[in-house]
Amino acid sequence: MKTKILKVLKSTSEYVSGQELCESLGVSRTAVWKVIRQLEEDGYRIEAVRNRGYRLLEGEDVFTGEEIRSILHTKQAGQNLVFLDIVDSTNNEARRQAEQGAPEGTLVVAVEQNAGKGRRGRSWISPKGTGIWMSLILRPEIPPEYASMLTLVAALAVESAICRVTGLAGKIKWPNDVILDDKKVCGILTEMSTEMERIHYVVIGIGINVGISEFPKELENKATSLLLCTGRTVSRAQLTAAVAEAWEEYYERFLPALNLGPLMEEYNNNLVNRDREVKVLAPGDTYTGICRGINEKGELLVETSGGMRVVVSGEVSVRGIYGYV
Ligand code: BT5
Repeated sequence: MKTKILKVLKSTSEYVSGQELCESLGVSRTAVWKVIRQLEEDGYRIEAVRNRGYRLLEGEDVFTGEEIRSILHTKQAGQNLVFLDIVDSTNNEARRQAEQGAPEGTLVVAVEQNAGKGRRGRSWISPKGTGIWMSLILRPEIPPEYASMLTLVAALAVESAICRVTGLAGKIKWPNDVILDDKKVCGILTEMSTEMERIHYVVIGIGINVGISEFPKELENKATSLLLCTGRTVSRAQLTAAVAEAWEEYYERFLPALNLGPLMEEYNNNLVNRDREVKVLAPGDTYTGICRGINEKGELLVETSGGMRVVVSGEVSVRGIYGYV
């Protein structure tokens, strides 16, 4: 009912009478009043005028499950939404939910993570209220070795959503970062559970720094946030919805092909370091070459003096010659 009332209030800049809300939802005036109180507690500013009704005033950055639901236009991604104030890691929670049978498209979002994870046991700082920490559950019927491509699809979706919401054109750092101003604004962690050569589920964890104004010293030179890049508050709910929507669009283009062919040109146009010198750090093998973009399998092509090398994601880092990117 909260989502319905919110949608009605959002659909107009006029007053909506309490009577109208009661009748259209078939509930009592007290019930409506209680929901209005809850919405105010969530951070909405609602004007209540006797004999006229309720009116939603331009609000703060309200980040709640209801707010996301009220603006989300997807068929599947995020339609089953699990919104939490605090969690260890949304990826861990998504895995728990997936083990319990949560359907494809389930989205777990948290205001704060106290054990956010990066790849290979690294940690991801996820302070309260300043980012989007979210994980999407998928159950694709594709061979497990194709799952790493989903990270690239997600990076493209995030980059596109950031552009739609803020107007900023980011870049993708293969395979799992989105970059603004040469610094990391988003990291992606894909995990999966397989059984008998088939995927049981995949969890795509996405962390976007939205309102972080200051990073710890060791991250200062390589991390940034939308607040630092735009100088303004970006709505986390709007961006969450935009990421889910963009994800769905790109995923629908990826699935029939089962490779990145349909997305390759766009991906390569947005790839940081394309046609520039990069250093590939693989275990026991470090070399430099010119980055030539991805192939259909999502592998990175690096042209070295000894010929073209194909970099497969996993234990590999690719760096520009200067700085983080
Ligand atoms: C990643 O790992 O970039 C994947 C990050 C995925 C985070 C999301 S949040 C929602 C979901 N739930 C989780 O628990 N995780 C996912 P990696 O490429 O390994 O980068 C990790 C490194 O980035 C760290 O070692 C730090 O150097 C740096 N780092 C940590 N927190 C950061 C932040 N908030 N912004 C930018 N860089 C950060």
